[in-house]
Amino acid sequence: MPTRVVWNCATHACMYVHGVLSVSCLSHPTSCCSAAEVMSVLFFHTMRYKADDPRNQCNDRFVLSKGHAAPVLYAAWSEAGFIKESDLLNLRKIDSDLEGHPTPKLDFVDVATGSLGQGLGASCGMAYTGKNFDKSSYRVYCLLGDGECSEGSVWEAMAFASYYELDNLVAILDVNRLGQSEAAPLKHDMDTYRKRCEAFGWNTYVVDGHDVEELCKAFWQAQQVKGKPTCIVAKTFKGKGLKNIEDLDNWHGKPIPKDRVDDLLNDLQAQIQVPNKILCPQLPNDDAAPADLSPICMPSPPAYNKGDKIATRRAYGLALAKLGQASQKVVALDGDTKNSTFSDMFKKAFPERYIECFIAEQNMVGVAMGCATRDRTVAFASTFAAFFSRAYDQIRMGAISQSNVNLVGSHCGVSIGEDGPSQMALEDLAMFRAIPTCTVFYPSDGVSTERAVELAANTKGICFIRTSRPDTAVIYSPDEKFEVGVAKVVRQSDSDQVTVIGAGVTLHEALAAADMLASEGKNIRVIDPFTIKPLDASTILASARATGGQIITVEDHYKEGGLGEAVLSAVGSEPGIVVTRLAVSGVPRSGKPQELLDIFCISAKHIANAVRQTFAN
Ligand SMILES: Cc1ncc(C[n+]2csc(CCOP(=O)(O)OP(=O)(O)O)c2C)c(N)n1
Ligand SMILES: *[C@@H]1O[C@H](CO)[C@@H](O)[C@H](O)[C@H]1NC(C)=O
Repeated sequence: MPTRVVWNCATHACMYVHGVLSVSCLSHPTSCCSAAEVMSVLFFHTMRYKADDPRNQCNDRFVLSKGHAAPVLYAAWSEAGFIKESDLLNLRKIDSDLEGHPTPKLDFVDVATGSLGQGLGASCGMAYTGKNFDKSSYRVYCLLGDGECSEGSVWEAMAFASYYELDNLVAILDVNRLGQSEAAPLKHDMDTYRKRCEAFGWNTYVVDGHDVEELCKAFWQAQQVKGKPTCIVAKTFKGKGLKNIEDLDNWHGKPIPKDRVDDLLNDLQAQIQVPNKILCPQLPNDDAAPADLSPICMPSPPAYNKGDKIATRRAYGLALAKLGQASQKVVALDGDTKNSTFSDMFKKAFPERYIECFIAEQNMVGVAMGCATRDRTVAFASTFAAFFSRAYDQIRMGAISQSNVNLVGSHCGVSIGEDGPSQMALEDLAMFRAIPTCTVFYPSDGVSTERAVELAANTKGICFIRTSRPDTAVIYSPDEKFEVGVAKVVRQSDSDQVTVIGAGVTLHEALAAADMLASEGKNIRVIDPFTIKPLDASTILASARATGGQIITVEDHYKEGGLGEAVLSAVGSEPGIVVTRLAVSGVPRSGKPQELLDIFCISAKHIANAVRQTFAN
């Protein structure tokens, strides 16, 4: 239990934190002040970590879900000795890593925050990893705002944490009543917060968030609870301790006026009980091994013969189960689509390394990113490619978070057939291409799918693998080598007059078109790009030059942002090249896959017609 000394230290720290904020006074001072005592108690009483090694694998984790309160986090790490106090004055400057919202450029940040509602999902991934994979005693703390709790993703995470009995996870709700433009819906209705948290299966304490003693006690009690995550619902006041600002509207995200800083600072300093006390956090248990960073290689070559028929989604499941043999670090997640994406093959092989995330894709992506922090796991999360669109904000933040998570989307395009347009991903290439750190794999057969999985496991940044539903022929031999950004020329002759670029099902349509045309004496070159980002511009250009500058792209995706536009931008500055794009236009419908490929003009017949057109010109 806490001792008097600890309380004094913590009180000192919180007042120190207040002081720093008021000096720097940029950013969101009132959002920081409501959380100052919570931060002090966490950082200098409750949490165990090595202050000089913030990313140590054994440390307790802290996620500032209300990322706009970044200064209070920076102040805490300054008090812990990791940031120089003078550096705090560089907050939000162009040459400082102390940005407006926290990012992993800072060693003490695991996931970027600032888009509200995302911290708890990532925290769930970290806690799940600590409990089930690392089997370590580190604990995970996540601070949320009350306004932030209107985000559905918070409640997806709440449901996940209790289902998986994450008793190493503590969420702190900083209920300071106010949001940005007005009060949060529940204001200070602490009982409703308590009921909601309890209903979601959390052990819940309502505390006075400015009472250090109460906070120490609640965090201590949380450590004793088994089988449930704990939520500490802290009643606080926005701008606490700032005279004529505390608990008032219209102070969100506003600096303190210069002429008021000195006064406020004096007030705060007068409250420091133990001046100049050096605070030392407790050290963690050394019970998690350093991450194994060695490359992960498939234990054997792909076991396919040319001509075998297999859907790339099924090849994904087989490949992932195989990769799981190669490394304990490989884990899989899915959102109740495992028997469609075939991640269930991994589950069957390694049930203890599979996380069912149920139908909550935002949370699944957040959990996967949490699992992948500090290189604890190599995470593959799968669902229908269409449903990643609802996690796009998490994916976007994943780039800022420097996440290495792998996302695998099945059921792309109209070729899924009868299920209809709600299930068809037709925007996913555009979406993932726009993510700065993302590698986009679009394998076209079993062999290339297996290599895509292996490469993704070893590629930094976010990886997206697009898989398809229909069975298609294996076109590569098992010893074919694949690299990120290297395309394959899969059909060529000395007299090719057009370069056709397809991927997934449309590569097979292109090959069928090549056969039809060959019987008319017309030869075409066919390219499989393998990765859409980066795109192998040099192979495409060389091929285009060899075929009279004529390129036809064909894709099971909308025109906007897809394969065709990727090719166009790769050859855009080259003279004499003409790109004809075949892509899905308009909202599709149910039907047989082949009928849909035909109706949307991306089948072999249409490719052949487009080629004949270029011959005619
Ligand atoms: C997804 C998202 N929507 C909107 C914002 C803009 N925004 C930043 S802070 C804030 C209010 C947050 O209120 P609360 O969670 O109660 O935090 P606090 O009062 O502690 O600042 C808003 C709307 C955001 N950062 N992220
Ligand atoms: C998935 O599994 C469930 C339960 O066994 C089954 O009812 C369902 O049809 C399966 N779905 C697919 C797409 O195979």
